[in-house]
Amino acid sequence: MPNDRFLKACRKEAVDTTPIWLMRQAGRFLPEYRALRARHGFLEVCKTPELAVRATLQPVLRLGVDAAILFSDILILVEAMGVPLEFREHQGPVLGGGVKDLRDVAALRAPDPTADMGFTLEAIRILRRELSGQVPLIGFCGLPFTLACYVVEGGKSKDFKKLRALMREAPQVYAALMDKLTAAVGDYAGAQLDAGAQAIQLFDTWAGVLEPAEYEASVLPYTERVASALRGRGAPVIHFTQDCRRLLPHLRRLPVDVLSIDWRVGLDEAAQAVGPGFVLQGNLDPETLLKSVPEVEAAAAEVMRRGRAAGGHIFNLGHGILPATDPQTAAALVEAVHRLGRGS
Ligand code: 1CP
Repeated sequence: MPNDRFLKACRKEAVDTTPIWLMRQAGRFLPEYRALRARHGFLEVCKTPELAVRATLQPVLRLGVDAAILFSDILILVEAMGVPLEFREHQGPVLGGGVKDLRDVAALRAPDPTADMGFTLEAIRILRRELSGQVPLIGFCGLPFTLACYVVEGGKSKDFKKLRALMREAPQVYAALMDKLTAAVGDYAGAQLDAGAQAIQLFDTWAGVLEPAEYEASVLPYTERVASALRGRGAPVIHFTQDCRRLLPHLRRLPVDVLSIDWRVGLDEAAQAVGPGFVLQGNLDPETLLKSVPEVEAAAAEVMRRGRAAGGHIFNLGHGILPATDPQTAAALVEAVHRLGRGS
């Protein structure tokens, strides 16, 4: 029987139990992923459809989650715009250049998803065949603000000083960059839906560093443009940002179906802040998965209790799964959520 409880929950339809998937479920906590990475570079896995398919399916086979998420990275799009990209062990992404003026923005290409990211679209098509309805496939993109963080800083950052300075001191450069990223994200996410992705998660991981008023003025309008274009296509749209608590009064205005909540705010508090209609996703602290199974089960039950205040609940972590997680504990979490969700 096809498992569509994730898509049903996105649409607020009745489900037999609480659906669950885990952010970064394909990754270093799985020995089979580490084995794949011992033989292939990270970008090579992203860009070789057969390898990306294998990495996507690994957690589905092992954990019994209710959705697959495409194996790729938000920065693939930025590379397709002409920014040199490298992933260094223990350092994360390193991007060339560092956009600082209108010339740099003008030099960014408007990518053609089919020509420049065809490997991702091909991986989606293969995945839909291989999954054959077993579980739905989630596509994803970074949102313009989070992509701008990397493009301007040239890599990871703690405080995004350069980008925040650009926002304040060169608003026309910031706006030109965000416009260009917004168009590229919309095209790329749309192409993922055309290829067969059944839902889209939009990652604005770093938006939580902003003051709510800054978010409202300088990020929300761009996210709205991306989300409303995608929503018009009928597939569920999920929005994630880390440290979302202070932004919730603005996030409630987004034309999305699901808000993915980080672990620093209770789902009941989040539900109150966004209003009763929203389906919430989340939000177990990823550190909890390093504890014993009984402790994980108790924490999951508490997340689910709080989640009842929302318009619907999709269980997930509050951010990506940690590499030190024992896969058996992750599988026990999936089993516990399904068991606990049946009674509610
Ligand atoms: O194998 C490795 O060593 C690479 C580690 C890795 C993995 C497994 C990176 C590098 N990206 C990924 C895959 C990935 N990235 C997925 C796959 C699907 C899944 O299983 O969930 C997804 C959805 C992402 C999205 C992503 N990449 C985000 C947004 C989500 C989040 O975690 O907040 C961000 C910010 C990135 C950038 C990135 N890519 C990789 C790293 C280490 C980072 C973060 C760098 C930083 O701290 O700024």
